[in-house]
Amino acid sequence: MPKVYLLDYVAGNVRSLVNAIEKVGYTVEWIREPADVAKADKLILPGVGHFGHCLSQFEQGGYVEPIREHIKSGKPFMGICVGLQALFESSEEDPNVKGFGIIPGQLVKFDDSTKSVPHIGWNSANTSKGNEVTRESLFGLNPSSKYYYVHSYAAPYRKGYYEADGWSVATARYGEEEFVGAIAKDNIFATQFHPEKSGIAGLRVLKAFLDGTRLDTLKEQPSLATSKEGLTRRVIACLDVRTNDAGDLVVTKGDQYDVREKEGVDAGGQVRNLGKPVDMARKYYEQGSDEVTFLNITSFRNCPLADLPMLEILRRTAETVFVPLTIGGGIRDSVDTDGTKVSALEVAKLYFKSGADKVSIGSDAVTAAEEYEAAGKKLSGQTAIETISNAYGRQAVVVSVDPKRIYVRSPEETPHRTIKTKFPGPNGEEYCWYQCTIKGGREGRDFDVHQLVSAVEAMGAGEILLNCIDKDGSNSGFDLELISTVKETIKIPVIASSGAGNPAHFAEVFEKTTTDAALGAGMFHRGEYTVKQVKDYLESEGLMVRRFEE
Ligand code: 1PR
Repeated sequence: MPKVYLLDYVAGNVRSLVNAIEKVGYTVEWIREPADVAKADKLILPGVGHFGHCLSQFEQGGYVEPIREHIKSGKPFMGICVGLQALFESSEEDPNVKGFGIIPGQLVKFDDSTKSVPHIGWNSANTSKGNEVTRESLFGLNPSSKYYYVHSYAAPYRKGYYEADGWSVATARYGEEEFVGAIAKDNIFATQFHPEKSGIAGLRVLKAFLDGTRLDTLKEQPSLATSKEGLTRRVIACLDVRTNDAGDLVVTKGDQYDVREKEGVDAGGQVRNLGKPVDMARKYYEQGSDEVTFLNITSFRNCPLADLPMLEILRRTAETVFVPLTIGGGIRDSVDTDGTKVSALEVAKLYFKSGADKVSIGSDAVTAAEEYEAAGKKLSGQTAIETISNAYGRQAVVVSVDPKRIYVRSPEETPHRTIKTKFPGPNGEEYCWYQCTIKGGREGRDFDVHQLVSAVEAMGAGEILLNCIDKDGSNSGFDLELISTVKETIKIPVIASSGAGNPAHFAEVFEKTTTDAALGAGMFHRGEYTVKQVKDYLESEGLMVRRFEE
């Protein structure tokens, strides 16, 4: 099989990129030292995390000159995400660090006054300009396809600016901001999105680069109507995973977090078994799920860390599922079976190396947030959120919140921030606050959801997975009041979770709140609806979704 060279400096999830490259018929050779760069015919520069950190690593590793030489020699070069950003002169993210300066201009942070930042989700890379419909595909890009982006800084698009210098540009729009989604000139091609995480559409782009197919004729006529908007409505399938009583890892699902059967043949307290994690993840990918989340809900530690069964599940899932994968459960400082201390950062690293794009932190985030408040909102630099976010970037850290309603008669009854609810409590109470819980809802804390989300945003979390114990498994729709109040508090994206029972519940949460994504579990696992049915319904309601491409 033909080869492509990949720079082995990256901390992030390169396994998915390797899987994607192999999927389109190439093998990967690693560049482990600067001298290896000269051996490369085709070179890919993946990049994750912080611009300054990434560029300093190239600099310290002695890669800058060899990469420049490669590009100058006219051999094919592709940059991905921070690999694209590295080609520019500089970035607001770290003005003291210089980029390669091959593309003119500076990357700037998205304006977060009207939208969530980071920009996470599926957006365009549109080569059509204005009303002019292009029939040509640049490196397999299709104006009607959607690609997976995750970043806070971008190169603003100015009509004609890059083109005057000979660049071809594909753009995306986030709110009012139009930015560079992909850019190409001669032997250089770079994407701000992750092709390895963009399903079939992304694999097509990787293949076109590797095959050297710069320009092709579009097979389908692109629709301009769908290509000009911003992010699609993100629909996520979530798999709660744990060992059952026979010792097998199964997908399970609780009602208000209770996962044991209460009726039927398995009644008598067996863990509800809804299927095999890898097979189910693949099924949801094929139904068009925009991401797949695994939550290891018992996050057991009775085997050596490196053998954790979840690592194997991730590795196998990442071979066939080319959308972002999140893993949660047990991301915290821990002690291995042989007594060795393992930091949360090392635990996360194992998951990233096995194919995870994001880790999700539950109980540990609550404890860390409580300590942050108690210390007068001072960052310690030592928490799981901070260490992982500093090393892998904010976008790689999700905080999973498990709140439950505590009803009160009036806001004066509690120091916590209350809301007036349309759904009064058991004794007619018209107010409630949302209490944070840990250990899968088993322990309630004297800490509310606002305190938690504000603290973890300050600590470097990139996204909130907002569950709701009262709604979990209820099929009665999302807790819109909870979602709205959390969205008012923070700028980072929120994934609404708990309570989805049918496609209309997804439409409702997107129409009545500003949630950035919505997640379902039980309704998919029980086979009541497919992800595709949810997306078809959203589309019929005029909400833009990513269509699954064959
Ligand atoms: O505390 O960092 O080890 O993480 C543990 C993780 O496991 C947390 O993310 C926590 O939410 C999750 N978890 C722990 N116990 C349970 C349980 O169910 N007994 N599951 C649990 C949480 C909630 C959602 C669920 C939605 C949608 N599950 O993931 O998928 O509520 O369900 P629905 O659509 O069927 O209503 P740590």
